[in-house]
Amino acid sequence: MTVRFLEPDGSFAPTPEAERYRALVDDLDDAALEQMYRDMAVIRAFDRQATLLQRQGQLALWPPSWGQEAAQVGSARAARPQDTIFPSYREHVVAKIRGVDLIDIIKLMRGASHGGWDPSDPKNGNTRLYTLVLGTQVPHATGYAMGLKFDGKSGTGDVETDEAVVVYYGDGAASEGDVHEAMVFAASYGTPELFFLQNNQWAISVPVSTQAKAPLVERSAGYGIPSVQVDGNDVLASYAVSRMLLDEARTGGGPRAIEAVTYRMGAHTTSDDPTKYRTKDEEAEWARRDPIARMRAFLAARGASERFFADVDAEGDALAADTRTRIAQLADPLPESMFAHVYSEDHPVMAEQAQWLRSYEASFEGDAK
Ligand SMILES: Cc1ncc(C[n+]2csc(CCOP(=O)(O)OP(=O)(O)O)c2C)c(N)n1
Ligand SMILES: [Mg+2]
Repeated sequence: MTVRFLEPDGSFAPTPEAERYRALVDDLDDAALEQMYRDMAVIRAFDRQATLLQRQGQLALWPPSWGQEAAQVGSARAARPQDTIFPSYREHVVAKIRGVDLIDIIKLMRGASHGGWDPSDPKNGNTRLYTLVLGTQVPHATGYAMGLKFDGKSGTGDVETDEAVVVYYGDGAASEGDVHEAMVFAASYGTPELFFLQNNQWAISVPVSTQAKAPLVERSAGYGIPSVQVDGNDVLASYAVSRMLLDEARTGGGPRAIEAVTYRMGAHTTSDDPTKYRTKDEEAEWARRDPIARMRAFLAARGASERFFADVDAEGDALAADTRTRIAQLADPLPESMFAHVYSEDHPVMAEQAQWLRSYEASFEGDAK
């Protein structure tokens, strides 16, 4: 029942369910395939660097995306420029592909910014901010998608201009009421929206088997949303299914959902120690299905050169070095900036609190440091 094109050893062996999407994969040329590998390998180098920076005390926290690169890259490369993306907090490569400068995520996890980036700045590719309160972004996305529909920005049948929304959430978030309420509204209003669930098997220390007694793909289907399970460690499956379902949603088909079955190979965040709750055997089993090794084997068999792989490694190293350089240059945020984005317009309560803070800070003037 799962859509898969690539076996863990990199051989091309579409499952029967994959045939419907096959033409989209056949259309990918060498450059597009190599770009997907590059996306995945470079973000892993960045994740590794960010984790080390947290260990050195430079970041408050880091949520690694290690293991989920294929699910994320495939869906991000499937989205079109006019789409709006609502991430959770682990979609680093999605943000990068949309144009967000990764230093903005670093700023957020350092506490040097209250949001990270400006979602209305065109260079950020309509990427909304990370949401750390689980599931919250899902009704946001559905509300936005309802707006697209009401405004006639989707559903004309033109894939080049019709807009759609992609919302990312996890297996744990799938238990939140917000997600269910969003699905009811999405199904009722026929929103141009793709619900992209990354089932990485764990919600911190709680396994998915505790929270879901039926495959998660059946939950969204239960709301009347056509839903497809993909091998989330196969970038081709993630790409092709996302591309088709998103185009169906944008052109008036209504919402669609994907359950990408994947694995969080690292810790939940740098505050977590997975050795306390999962076995080495389980980790080894999923390491065998590593999405990057799988794509590398596929590309190598197609004739990709050692030079290409070395170039990708060099790009990862350069990004890591750039991150080290730029983190040292980040300024502390101004204390007053905490009031700036609570409301979209000036608000008397925020003005009062900012004034209180100014006078409080002023009360120290002249004190010996
Ligand atoms: C509403 C809410 N409840 C609890 C938490 C604490 N929390 C943070 S991450 C997490 C697990 C999330 O698991 P999942 O949705 O599967 O996403 P993953 O971290 O695996 O990507 C929990 C319980 C939170 N951030 N927000
Ligand atoms: Mg999870």
